[in-house]
Amino acid sequence: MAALSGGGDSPGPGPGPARGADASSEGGPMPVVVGDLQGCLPCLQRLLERVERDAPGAPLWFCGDLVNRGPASLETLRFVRALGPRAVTVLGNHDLHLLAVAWGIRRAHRSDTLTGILEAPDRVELLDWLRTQPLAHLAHDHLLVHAGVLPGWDGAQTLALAAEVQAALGGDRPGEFLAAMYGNEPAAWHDGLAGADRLRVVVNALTRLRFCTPEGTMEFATKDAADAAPPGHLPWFRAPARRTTGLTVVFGHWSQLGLMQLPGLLALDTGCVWGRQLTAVQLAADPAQRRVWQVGCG
Ligand SMILES: [Mn+2]
Repeated sequence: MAALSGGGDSPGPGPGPARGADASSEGGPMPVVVGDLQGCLPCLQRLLERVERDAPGAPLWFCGDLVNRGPASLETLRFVRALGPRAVTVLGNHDLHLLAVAWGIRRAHRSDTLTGILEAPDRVELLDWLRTQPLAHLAHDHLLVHAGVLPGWDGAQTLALAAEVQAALGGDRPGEFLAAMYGNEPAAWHDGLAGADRLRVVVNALTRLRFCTPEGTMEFATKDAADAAPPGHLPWFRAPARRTTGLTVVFGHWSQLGLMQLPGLLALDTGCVWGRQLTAVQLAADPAQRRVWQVGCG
């Protein structure tokens, strides 16, 4: 368990498969994906004790929203960063909110638990690490995002667009990007979008999306269950012409869905921060072979 104790510089046990390599053909364990943490480090540690016992050394994927609302945002951020190359994290809306507050773009909310990070002696290292993380990751035919993908995007386009955001946020002027990031418009993607509008659509789809029209126009007011779509809308993953149906899309963000396991979909936000559960699932080429771990967080 030493590699999971956090705080050290250890990159984790063993050399492991190269990032993005097909570990299943190399005999390495498939990744274990963990749902939205939101600063719930004690839950994560209890969960990983069980994961490590059953699937030792498996790569760890985190579906974003590492921080905020929960009690240990600073410690959670340090812990995941200390996992080094063993872990892949995609950014969620709360992670972006932290960065926007840190760069003076947004005010903290009353319910935020980010002060510890903002006042930490290692604040610069933590925030620079966070802002260089991807917004999408694809390996083993599984596409990891925080919230969703638009129906017109395939896996390759999703990765390419996420990389545009990562370059802007991770570059020399993150404040410029963050200042232009917020807003609900434009609500739909088209290939001619450029500049801030283009990146805003990408960020909103990958980190905030729940409902859209069949054609992919996004709606952000509704946060209810999947069967409560506003008129003319449906959950993004039900869009009839969705081009990521050949992949398994793994995502969090939508705690009302709970653990949703379908052949091409895996939803993992089980409301840890709301006193429900934290969930981990080991991916498998055959969905029936997935392994699931859950801990209660009440
Ligand atoms: Mn979220």
